[in-house]
Amino acid sequence: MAVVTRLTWSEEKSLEKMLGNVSLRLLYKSSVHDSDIYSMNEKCTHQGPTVTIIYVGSSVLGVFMLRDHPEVNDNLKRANPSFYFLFQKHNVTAMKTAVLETETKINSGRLVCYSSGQEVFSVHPGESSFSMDDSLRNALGIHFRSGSKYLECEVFHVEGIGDDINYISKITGATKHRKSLLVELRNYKPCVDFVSEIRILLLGPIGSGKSSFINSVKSVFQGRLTRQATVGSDVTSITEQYRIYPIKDGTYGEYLYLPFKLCDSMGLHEKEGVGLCVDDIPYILKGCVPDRYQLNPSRPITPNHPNFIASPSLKDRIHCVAYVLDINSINDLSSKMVAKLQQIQKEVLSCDTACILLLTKATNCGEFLQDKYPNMDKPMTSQSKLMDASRMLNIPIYNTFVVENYTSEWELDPVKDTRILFVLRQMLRITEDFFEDLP
Ligand SMILES: Nc1nc2c(ncn2[C@@H]2O[C@H](COP(=O)(O)OP(=O)(O)OP(=O)(O)O)[C@@H](O)[C@H]2O)c(=O)[nH]1
Ligand SMILES: [Mg+2]
Repeated sequence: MAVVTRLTWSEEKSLEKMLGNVSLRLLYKSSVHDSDIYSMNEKCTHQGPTVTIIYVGSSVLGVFMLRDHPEVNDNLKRANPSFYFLFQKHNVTAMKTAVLETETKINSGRLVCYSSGQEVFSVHPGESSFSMDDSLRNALGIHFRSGSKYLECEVFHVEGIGDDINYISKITGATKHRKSLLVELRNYKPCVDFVSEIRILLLGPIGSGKSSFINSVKSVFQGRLTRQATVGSDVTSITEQYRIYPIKDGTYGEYLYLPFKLCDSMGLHEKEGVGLCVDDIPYILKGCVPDRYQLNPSRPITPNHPNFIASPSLKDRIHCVAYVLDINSINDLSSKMVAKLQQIQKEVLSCDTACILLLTKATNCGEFLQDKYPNMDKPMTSQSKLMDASRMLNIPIYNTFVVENYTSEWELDPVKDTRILFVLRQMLRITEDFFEDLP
């Protein structure tokens, strides 16, 4: 019978994503194979990169080792680039990581990891126990005593890293950056007392990825993929109602609404009478249009409409407009569409609203996404597509961002999450700067 991991299918998939979209193959499981170092050794050496994980209560503690699992008969400590991680079952995406320069060796029936000559982590299969030193305990924020027992130990072979020498810094960098952005956004409060929540409106051509961005943001905060906003491809806009989406933070069991909302609109089309009616935009910006209002391309809303909000409060209005464009078709936008976007931009500026440019579908633009997350605070001025888009709408390059939305995936991906959170954080910062500049 095939040996199966104690992780659920979805935890295993999330772990594979968190480890950089790798594949995990179970080599050893203590409750099935003999629980001693020889049996572990027999299954795990000469396999290349591995993760060894132990289950302690609802926690899962692991060490990734880039080089071979150490051998029982080898008396030398061998350098083995590693990182350590901890997550709670059912919440793999909240993984904490710690990187230490590591050497590994089998010592007295234990798998031992050393850093600067000191033991930092060990697993004793014969006793189903493990220990870790204070530095690692602090780095992962856990309080297990040395010699604590574990329920199970499993070792997986990690496939799909290739010969990426920066693998460890990439993965741990992404999880750390993601975590700090999440903490910052969860604690976010608007800096001005006249607005209790920030509203961000997404505007852009049909099919540019507006609704997908909203789903992506909601997914990151809920810790699972959610597809509340309808997404699809058609010549006319899939989104037909004006929608104001609250963002739920779902990590703590009880849902909490964050003080920002994303507003979805019908896509723009170059032709009059198709797509979002430009005359609706000033009313949307001023907060006169209610949630779920059925937009009509040929009939703009008027103050006589029964649901028209005649006296919107400051909190109801739009504080930031994000123009959403598909990065792959910026240069294919017709002159009519460009003129429409420029006309809208004038309107947006006259309504005292901050604006940013969001370029989606960066899938084929690896240059924008790969290796960039540690440097995301730096504007990427060299990319010509960004420059073209920024010039077209007269939005500064440092307010222009690239993102890849969640589309057909089943599991969250830490690198993608990090970029989505980064863009959202920048939207809020730009809006705050704009508030400060208001008369
Ligand atoms: N590869 C890729 N596809 C995307 C991305 N964002 C959106 N899509 C796809 O593009 C199509 C349109 O996405 P939507 O989110 O519906 O776009 P929209 O701007 O809301 O479209 P309308 O409501 O029709 O104006 C869908 O098939 C999405 O799956 C992205 O970042 N990468
Ligand atoms: Mg849409």
